[in-house]
Amino acid sequence: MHIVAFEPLLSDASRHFVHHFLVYGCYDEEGIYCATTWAWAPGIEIFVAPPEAGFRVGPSPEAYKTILMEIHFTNFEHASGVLDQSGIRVHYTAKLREHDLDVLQLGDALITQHPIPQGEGIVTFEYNCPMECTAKYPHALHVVSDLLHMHKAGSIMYSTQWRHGALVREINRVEFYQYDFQHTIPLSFTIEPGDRLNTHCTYHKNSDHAIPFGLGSREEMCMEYLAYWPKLPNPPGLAGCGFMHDPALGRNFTICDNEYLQVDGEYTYNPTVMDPPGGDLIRFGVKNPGVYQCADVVTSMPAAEQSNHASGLIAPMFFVFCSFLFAMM
Ligand SMILES: [Cu+2]
Repeated sequence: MHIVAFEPLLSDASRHFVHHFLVYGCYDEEGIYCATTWAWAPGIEIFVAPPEAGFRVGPSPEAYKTILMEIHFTNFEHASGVLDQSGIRVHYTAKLREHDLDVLQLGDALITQHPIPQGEGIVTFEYNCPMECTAKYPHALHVVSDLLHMHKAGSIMYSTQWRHGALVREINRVEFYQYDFQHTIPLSFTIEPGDRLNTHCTYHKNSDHAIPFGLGSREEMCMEYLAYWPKLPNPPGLAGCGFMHDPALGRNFTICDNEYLQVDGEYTYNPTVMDPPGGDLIRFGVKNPGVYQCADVVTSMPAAEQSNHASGLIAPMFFVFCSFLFAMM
């Protein structure tokens, strides 16, 4: 069958505490090998798939076997005795549609960005999904929707599509980002193999303290979720296509197809600043361990897996640990 809509159902009594939902499609019954299919955050309404596509669920290998949902809560006031009954309604059809949908995550999908430095003014981070990644796609991607996601320090966010070094389009832009008013926009355009996709996030700095990246509302994120069809045969999954800082190796990498990207035998760094800057650009390179949930898992990997990791392969378990860790926080 095909899932054709995800509908958020927020409990009025507790919606104030609901930070976001993450809905994963998993390729096993235990909910271990999963990829993001939908995200809800304040402001987002029902997601309805276009009539030609849906998220495939069922016994075939490319279909999800299990749907996993996480709800993250914020409770700054340390309120007690609150019972949350929020959830989602999943709409599906047994009449198969022509295409399978999937979601491509761009930006800092694994939340490993260095903190926003303490200070005045704004700062911009830019990540790219380079042509070397999309060149591996066996077909074009037809994009149907996009969500830009940051937290409360977020100010401006936009994304662009490039082909042969020239701007094709601005994919999405939020000029006055409001955490409480996020929205998924319907889109209709094509990503060709060899295109480059850039995601930009601009934040207000805090004069009292640095702002780490993480799951909390007072931490930050820079993530973009593009829903597209037809589904790639080797979907990039949770890692998406973009940036990861690996503290075990002390370096920033480009991730695509669940691996660190190599060009001419050399690992590529990300971000590479290519678009005209939208603010003060941060240059990377300062190693600052201790704030990365996923990275902690990398550090604690057995030596054998680390060498596997260093050769460019990220064990699927890595992502599993990340998602479990997220679920517990
Ligand atoms: Cu978030």
